[in-house]
Amino acid sequence: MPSSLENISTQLTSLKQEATKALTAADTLEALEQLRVNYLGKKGQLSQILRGMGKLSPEERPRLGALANEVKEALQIALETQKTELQQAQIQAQLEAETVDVTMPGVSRPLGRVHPLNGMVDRMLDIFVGLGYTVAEGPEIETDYYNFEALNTPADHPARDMQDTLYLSEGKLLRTQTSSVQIRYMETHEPPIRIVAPGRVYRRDTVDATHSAVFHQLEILAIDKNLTFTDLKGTIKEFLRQMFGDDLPVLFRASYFPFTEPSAEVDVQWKGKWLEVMGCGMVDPNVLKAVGYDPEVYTGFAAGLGIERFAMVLHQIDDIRRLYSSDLRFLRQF
Ligand code: 2NL
Repeated sequence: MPSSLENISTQLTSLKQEATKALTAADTLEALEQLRVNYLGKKGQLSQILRGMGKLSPEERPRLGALANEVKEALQIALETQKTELQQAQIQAQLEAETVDVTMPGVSRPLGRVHPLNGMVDRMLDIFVGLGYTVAEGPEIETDYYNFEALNTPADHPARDMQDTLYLSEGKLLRTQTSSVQIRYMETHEPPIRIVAPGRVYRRDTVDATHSAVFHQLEILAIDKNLTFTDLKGTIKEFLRQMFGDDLPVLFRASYFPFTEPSAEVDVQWKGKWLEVMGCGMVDPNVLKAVGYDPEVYTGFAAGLGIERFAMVLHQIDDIRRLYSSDLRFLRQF
């Protein structure tokens, strides 16, 4: 092939056309780099064409040199332009991929909630803690002594028939009331005492809409000098006011418990109906003696209530068993 001036100019011009087209069409930075090597690299097409310049006369050479520079420059510009464009596109794609759309709805996680029984206990504890009481807890497996003896309820006492007890081996039993917690507390503390004892208790009851063999009780106990039935009434009325609302008709009706004397049952009028909601009384001197307190120095009052009963009344629940069913359709209402 003759290396004439025309020949080389034609080659340069067509290289410029072809390379410009290819560079502009490159769709990745890698492809672009490949094209740069191919056209502008040391052994690239441009260098190869220019190698033929050696055979030209010294007059022809500068004219071709100008053209060669122009082609080289044009290709370099095309290369840079395309490089910038591809880099820009890459950044744009990355930004789009990493964009967080803050208007998208969040991933919602199912929230748990407080069981209506626990909610009721929490409310009651809040009230008594507000009145200066301390929460006390104790074992569910008890001895005869803490569940009955110390509470002025000896083995032959008729009160033992009032509540059927679930007995375990070795003289142990499942506590029938949280009073045992209070006996244990008094044994280890000196008056004055203000405690509130919530907890699970057990009875040998036949289960129906209002009875469960396992249920929950809350008892309060106050021991001090000069405590009277008036203090008991004031405390209970304040508790019931906070539970049921202001201007609540409350009735203290004489009753009997082995561990209190005198004893009373408490009724409230709520939504037009009289409801029996708790029992209470002045701590029997025999109970004080059992824990080593002098009944001539100290007096006290106590009260006990069923937590399920409060939950059923306040939430209008018709069957106690719903509270233990773990049925989410029921539980989601609270
Ligand atoms: C009720 C009645 C009551 C008590 C619980 C008590 C505890 C001690 C001393 C004296 Cl350590 N009494 N507790 C007193 C009166 C009534 O509960 O109907 N509960 C569901």
